[in-house]
Amino acid sequence: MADSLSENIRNLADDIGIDALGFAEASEFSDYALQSSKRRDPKLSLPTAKSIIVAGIYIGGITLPAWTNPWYGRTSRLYLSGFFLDVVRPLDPIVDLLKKEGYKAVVCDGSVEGGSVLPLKLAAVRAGLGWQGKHTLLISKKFGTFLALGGIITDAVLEYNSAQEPNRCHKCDRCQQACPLGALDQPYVLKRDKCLSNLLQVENLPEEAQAVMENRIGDCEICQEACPWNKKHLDNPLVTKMTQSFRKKVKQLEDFFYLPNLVKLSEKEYRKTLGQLNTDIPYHLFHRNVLIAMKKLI
Ligand code: B12
Repeated sequence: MADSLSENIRNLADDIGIDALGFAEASEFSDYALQSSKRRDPKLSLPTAKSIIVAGIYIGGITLPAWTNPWYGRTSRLYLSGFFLDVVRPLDPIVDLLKKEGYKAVVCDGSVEGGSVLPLKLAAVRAGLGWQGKHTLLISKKFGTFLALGGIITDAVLEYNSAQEPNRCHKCDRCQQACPLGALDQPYVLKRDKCLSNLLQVENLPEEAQAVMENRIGDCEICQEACPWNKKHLDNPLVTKMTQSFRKKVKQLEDFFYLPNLVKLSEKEYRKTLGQLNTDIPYHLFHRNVLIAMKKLI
């Protein structure tokens, strides 16, 4: 039973364009630092949980040429991918299959209150997709850190991953050296209040962050760009099943991030254009970041 269902899910994932997939047991994440979080234990979301399905979609190619131009606002691959709050919609066919087979399925969905039910990086490690790097991100040998993750908790028994990837960071500390605010001074532990990705989406944006943000108006990828496992993806991103649809979406946004235009952008236009990216970053914070990036130019 486990084999054919696992096989069917793998085949479906291929059809969908999911680039990495793994199954893991739905036991507690006892080493999860946020022990008060529901993410700690899948059974808090589905008491009869047996398995976790972890999916990764490659976002390495989702960049905007204008990112290196200070007159354009810079964001990130995750930001432009539409998976900022987890890979959710692409998992629908797998959820439908599980339900058709009589199983329950709870999807990890960061866009829903209380919906972020899995520590996706730890689940991905347990499911064999890679190891956790010193920048705390999941590193896949094939896809680097450029996998947007999604997960499903289910009471179906599946073919579990048996071997976890070894940690291949060894002595490398390039991400730690590269972070302009020292958010990674301690390897494997991110200081959230020093991480530009966090600071650009919270009320208080300290002077020291403004001094190093350059044209970044949403998210920061400095630690990822320093990671040697991403080099081949920075130079020559892979072409995957979803590449075409990502390219089409990004093409539409090419001129949108021209800072002088963004200064005049209304909240209504912001929601209309960037609503599809589902970042839930409030307009007033986005616009604040735009004004600071603009001030650097004049
Ligand atoms: C909260 C959050 C953030 C916060 C805080 C990040 C953090 N590291 O906690 C902020 C807003 C800063 C953030 C930023 C980003 N995020 Co984020 N984020 C999340 C979210 C919602 C929860 C992460 C979490 O559980 N944090 C709590 C901390 C305690 O857990 P942790 O990070 O795993 O830390 C572990 C290690 O420190 C470990 N540890 C401690 N000591 C040691 C020692 C060793 C040897 C080891 C191995 C481990 C270890 O213990 C902790 C776990 O208990 C997830 C979605 C999800 N549901 O999982 C997305 C998620 C992790 N984010 C993601 C991404 C891509 C980013 C950004 C890269 C976006 C960008 N800028 O481009 C940045 C990168 C910053 C970074 N270097 O982590 C992706 C990661 C994909 C991947 N391939 O890893 C996720 C999975 C979203 C998604 N659906 O794809 N994020």
